[in-house]
Amino acid sequence: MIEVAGKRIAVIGLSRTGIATATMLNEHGAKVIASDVKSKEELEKTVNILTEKGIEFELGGHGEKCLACDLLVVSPGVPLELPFFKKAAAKGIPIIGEIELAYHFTKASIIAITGTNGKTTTTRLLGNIMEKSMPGQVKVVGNIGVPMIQEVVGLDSDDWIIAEISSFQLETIKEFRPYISLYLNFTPDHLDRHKTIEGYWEAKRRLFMNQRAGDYAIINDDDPAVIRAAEGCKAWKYLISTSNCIARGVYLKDGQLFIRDKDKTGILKESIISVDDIPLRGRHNVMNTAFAITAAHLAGVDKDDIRQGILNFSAEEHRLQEIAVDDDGTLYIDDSKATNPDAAINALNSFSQPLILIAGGQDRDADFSEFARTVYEKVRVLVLLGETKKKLKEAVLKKGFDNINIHEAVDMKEAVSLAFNELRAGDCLLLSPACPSWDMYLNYKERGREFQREVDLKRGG
Ligand code: UMA
Repeated sequence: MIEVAGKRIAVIGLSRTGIATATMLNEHGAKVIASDVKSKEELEKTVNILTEKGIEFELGGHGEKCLACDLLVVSPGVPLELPFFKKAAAKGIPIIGEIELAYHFTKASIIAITGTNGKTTTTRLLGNIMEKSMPGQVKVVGNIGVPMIQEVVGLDSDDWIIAEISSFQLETIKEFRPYISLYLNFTPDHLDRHKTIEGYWEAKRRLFMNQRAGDYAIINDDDPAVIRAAEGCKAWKYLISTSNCIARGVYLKDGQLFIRDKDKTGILKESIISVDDIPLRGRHNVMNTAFAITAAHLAGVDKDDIRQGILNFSAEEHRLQEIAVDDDGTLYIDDSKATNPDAAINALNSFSQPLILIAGGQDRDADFSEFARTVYEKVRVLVLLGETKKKLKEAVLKKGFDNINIHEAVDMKEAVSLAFNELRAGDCLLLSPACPSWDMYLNYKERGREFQREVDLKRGG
């Protein structure tokens, strides 16, 4: 455990992770200095939260106040190459991420899931299987949107943390050691942050670096970059394959996912589920399901509970629902349930690829300024629909969004059509309206269904 009481600890980046970290450290008796590059005006809500808790802050940049501390805790989105961190390192101040800090504050067993794609689905699916079989003993956290630090304190040794872990988070671990690690797949991504493919690959393989004999590593046997990353890993390896029968792990054969393992009683080889019964679309989800099966098995969930947990898993309809993925990685997401700006901001923050956003709906005098800022930061092309069309256009233009990237549509058919004209390989087409649907529809479900129909038609379905 890292001793924090009485220590001066700077928390860098004040969004979800930073606020949760500063709060936890403050509650544990640290002298916290919370810092962000954004100004006091931009962080009005955060400033109110921190002031209420009596937490000191340094805004508009990270400077001298933060350098006069015993430890720096960094949010995942803050790049480590900032000159500020060089100065901190020169002064000998340790720099860790929130995941590392959380690790030192929990007794629970950690299952950590990384990979370029499918992390969130696998994390949610495994969460669904384990929550049903061990009610009240499982927390689903991490890159999925819930800072780990927020949930770990107070858990017992028979509790489980299922954590989606990004490469950004792995960069700042030191001793973080999952009991079970899952490495789903590797393709180039986040090159703006990691600079080279090798840099991204190096960050990801840190998942295994503290694992020991007695821990487990679940590895994609169809992905050479993952196999290479796991070389030298001291944990017991379990393999996942949709092309080979493997000795220990889960593989696909004759349309079924089989588990194979060895225990005191001999060799276990059983079919867990038929691919046709998996309630998720696409071959990538067969792989994700195989990973979740293996992790649940290693966590002690029996075969029937694993199967049930898969069968009753649903990507919640119209809530960040993945409706299709093209071979080139283009994603189609229905988030019609985002009927207010906050929900839509959450949706925008859930994707790292370029976004084509369809937004707008009933006018309820919502404040769109925060939403407009997020649109400016994350969206490439905006297609507007419904009563709030004009208001949303004004709000995003005010934040500097380029008029040339805004289209207005009269109905969903035209909105989807305009969006498709702009769509490039690897983009994400997202419906996340930030407004209620009642100006044009009976409810958000109807709106979502029409979006899905139009996308299917355009994709030639
Ligand atoms: N900031 C600074 N200094 C800087 C740069 C940024 O102070 O030099 C500030 C920003 O002004 C902002 C804050 O840092 O106020 C943002 O921090 P953050 O980006 O870490 O945001 P959080 O809300 O804490 O979200 C992070 C993850 N974000 C990133 O990794 C970019 C969320 O993953 C994660 O859900 C959340 O912690 C909880 O664990 C999002 C993500 O896009 C979904 N992840 C990437 C992905 O999935 O591809 C890796």
